[in-house]
Amino acid sequence: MAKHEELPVPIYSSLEPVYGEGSQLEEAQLRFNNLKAKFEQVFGHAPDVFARSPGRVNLIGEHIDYEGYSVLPMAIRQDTIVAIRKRGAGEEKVLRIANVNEKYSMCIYRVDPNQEVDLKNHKWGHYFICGYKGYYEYTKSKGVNVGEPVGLDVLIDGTVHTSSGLSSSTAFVCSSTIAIMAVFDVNFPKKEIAQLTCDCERHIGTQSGGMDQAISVMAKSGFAELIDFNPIRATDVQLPAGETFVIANSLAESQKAVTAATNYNNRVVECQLAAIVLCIKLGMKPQEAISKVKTLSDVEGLCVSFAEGCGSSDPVLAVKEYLKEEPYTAEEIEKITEEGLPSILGDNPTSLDVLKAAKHFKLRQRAAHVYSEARRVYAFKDTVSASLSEEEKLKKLGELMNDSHHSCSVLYECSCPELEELVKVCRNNGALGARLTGAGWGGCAVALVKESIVPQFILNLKEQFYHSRIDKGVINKNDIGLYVFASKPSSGAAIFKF
Ligand code: NG1
Ligand code: MG
Repeated sequence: MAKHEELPVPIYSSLEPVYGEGSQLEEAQLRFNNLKAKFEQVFGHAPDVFARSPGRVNLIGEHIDYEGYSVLPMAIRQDTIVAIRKRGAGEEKVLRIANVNEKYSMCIYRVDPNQEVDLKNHKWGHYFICGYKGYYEYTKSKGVNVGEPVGLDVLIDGTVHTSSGLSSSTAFVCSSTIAIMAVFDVNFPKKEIAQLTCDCERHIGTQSGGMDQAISVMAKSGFAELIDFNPIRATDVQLPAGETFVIANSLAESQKAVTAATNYNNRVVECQLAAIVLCIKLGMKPQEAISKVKTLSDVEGLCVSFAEGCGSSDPVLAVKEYLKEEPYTAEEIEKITEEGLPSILGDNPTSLDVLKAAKHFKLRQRAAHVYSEARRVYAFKDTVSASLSEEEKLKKLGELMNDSHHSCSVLYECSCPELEELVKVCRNNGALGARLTGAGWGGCAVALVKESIVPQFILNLKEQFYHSRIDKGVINKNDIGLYVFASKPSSGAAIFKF
């Protein structure tokens, strides 16, 4: 039986395989009917094909995928659906991207696979262009002849909350890329699509890792996935029975594409500099470190003297031994690397934006988080399959989640007051563990809760966290179910041809 990730994206002629049965299936049926009707209303033709890809919640392993370390997300039921058709020969050659949500007005783009994404003028439709560029870049690299680019009519329906750390951006990029493949009758093994969508989402300007795309494309209903990188692959993780993960939105928005230079991309740069400095401290020549070392996982691979160096193979100790507590100035780092930061980081223009904005670099704290978080992922996976009682398993998983949150908050500084408050409320109301999920700086928290207390737990969150926000008009009382909900491991990307 071919490995799960070797298979192409499945093509279904009905919704059941993805949306199951009962109310979820009815809701999906409504969405697809609505999407088809809206498509005909906006474009005057029926769509040729549909594609969908889900959002995800990351259970543990935060800000380590771009450092090459494994992470442990699961797909959620919220997704982005794309309806698409090729425009006819007689029609104007253009890309028209519309959205069922009136908030997003139609975006028009040229039929040009080489067009740049205008980073200085962010528009919601740019995520589609990331997928569009990815499709052409990848098919070209594979030598697949896709013929002359033609005009496309596209309608988007996304239910993953934006800027909430649930990967709405990735659900949009993956569903778009797969819809474009489907409309041109092209398909690839899922692991290849996961890699190409990871690469092409970076056109939006964030130097993201591959976690979101891997889980969105390769998720299997009923399982979380241990995602490994280089090469990208997914291993099913059966979560213990009797528990569920509740996702709660802090209502603080984290516009990653907008704040990348001081938040997300800043951390990517700090990790790269920490890795280079560590290798030099461990005896590597500066020029060799600069040319070979990109991520903190490279350090473990390249510096075998790790073990001899500090008497243990645990990089967390090496970090304590060789990186000082105080933040590093650019000058201090350049003294160690004997090279200017712009030339070290120059191959990535968004890194130069980081250098302009950064006052100093917290190398020790960021590296300590990444190495300890990488180990917590494996501890989480081992605990899930350990021969422990349910009680002991859930307790241990909860502790790992709490430690992860503490490390994200204190060492990586990617939390925010609203997330700190929300995590506390979760823990005070019976969550075995609770932590920020996704990039942070806003967005959602995820809490491990015993199945039996979930309804009461959600009620208490409404009382103790959301009510004050409703009183202030931040959210509408009727929408509360959108912001706090229990989630089961859901299925991944799919194509629908009716
Ligand atoms: P969000 O911002 O939650 O979609 C981002 C990155 C991930 C990972 C997490 C932090 C993108 C597309 N995704 O996820 O690769 O680094 O932050 O673990 O930027
Ligand atoms: Mg995202």
